[in-house]
Amino acid sequence: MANKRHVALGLTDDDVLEMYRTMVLARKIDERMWLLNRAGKMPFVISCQGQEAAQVGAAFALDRNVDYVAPYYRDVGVVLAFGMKAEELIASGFGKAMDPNSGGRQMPGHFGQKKNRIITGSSPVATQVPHAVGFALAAKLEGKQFVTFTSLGDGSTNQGDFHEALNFAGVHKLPVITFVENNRLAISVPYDKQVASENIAIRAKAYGMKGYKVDGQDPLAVYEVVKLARERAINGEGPTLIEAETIRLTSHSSDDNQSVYRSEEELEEIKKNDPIILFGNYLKEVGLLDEEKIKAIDDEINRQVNEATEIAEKAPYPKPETLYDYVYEQ
Ligand SMILES: Cc1ncc(C[n+]2csc(CCOP(=O)(O)OP(=O)(O)O)c2C)c(N)n1
Repeated sequence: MANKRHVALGLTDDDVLEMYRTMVLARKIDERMWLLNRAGKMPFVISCQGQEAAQVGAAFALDRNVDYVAPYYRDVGVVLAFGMKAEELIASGFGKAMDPNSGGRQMPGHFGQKKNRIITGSSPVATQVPHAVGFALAAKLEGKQFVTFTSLGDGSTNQGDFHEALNFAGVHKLPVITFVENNRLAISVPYDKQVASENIAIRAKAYGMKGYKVDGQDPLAVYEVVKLARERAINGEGPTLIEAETIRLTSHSSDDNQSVYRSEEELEEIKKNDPIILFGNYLKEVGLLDEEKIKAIDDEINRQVNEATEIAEKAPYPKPETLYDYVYEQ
C-alpha cells in the first residue's frame, strides 16, 4: 500500500475523507448551479470547478473555529469548509432571502457570513486583500490569536490593492495569509499577458514576507504549506504569500464562452488534472476508497444537493420593502 502522506501531516483518515467529500460537494453544487442557469432559473454562476483541492486543502489547514476568511468568488470549497450550507449557496444563486451572503441581493460568489467568520467581499477584484489585512491588524492590536486568510486569482494580483495590502502586512508583520489560486487566466487573458515576474510567489520578497509556490491540485501539499504559514502567523512571524497552481475547468462564468479562446486540446489536457479524480486516486492507493465507496459518496452528495436545491427553490424571495436595507441609512 502506498505511503500515507496525510498521516505524516497530522491528518487522520477521517480528515482526508472529509476533505474529499467537501471537494465533491463543492463540485456538485457548482454543476447544479450551471444546470439551473441553463434551465433559465438562475441568472448567473461563477465556478469553483478545478480549484477545489486548493480551496479545501487551504481551509482545512486553518483553525475553522477562530480564523477569518476573506475569500474570492470561486471559493465554494473554502466557504463550505467554514460552515456555509449547500442550500445557502444555492439560495444565493436563486436570489432568495435565505441567502446568508446578501439576503438574495448580490450575485452569487459575493460571500459573507458573520457567524462563520467569512468576511463580506466587494465586486472589484482584490479589494478583499486590504480587508483581510485590516482584520489581521485588529488581531495584532487586540492581541487575539487568530489568522486571516484571503484568496484571489492570478489576474487580480496586478491590482493596486494587492500590492498596497501586502506591503502594509509586511511592514507590520501581520498574521495574514494571501493565497493566490493561479489558474493562468483572467477571463480570457492568459497569464503571460498579465504577469512579467517569474511567478507570483516571488513577489513576496518585495514585501518582506515568505512566498511559496505549491501544486494546487494536491490538497495535501496545499494543506502543508498553509499550515506552516498559519503557525508562523500565530507565532508573530508575519504574513505569507502562497501561489497555488491550479486549473479552471469551466468558462469564466455563465456569461462567458471559453471555446472562443481555448482549444479543445487544451481543455482535454487540463481535465487530466481534475483534482477530484487525482485525490480520489490517492485515497484509493492508500486503501481508503474504492470504486464502490466513491459511488456511495457520489450518491449521498447527489441526494444532499437535490435536497438543498429543493429547499432553496421553495424558499421565498426577499420582500420588496427590504430593497433599501443596508444601502442607505434609515
Ligand atoms: C477591479 C476590477 N476589474 C475588473 C473586474 C472584472 N473581472 C471580474 S473577474 C475578472 C478576472 C479576474 O481574474 P483572476 O484574478 O485571474 O481570477 P480568476 O477569475 O481567473 O479566478 C475580471 C477582470 C472586476 N471585478 N474588478
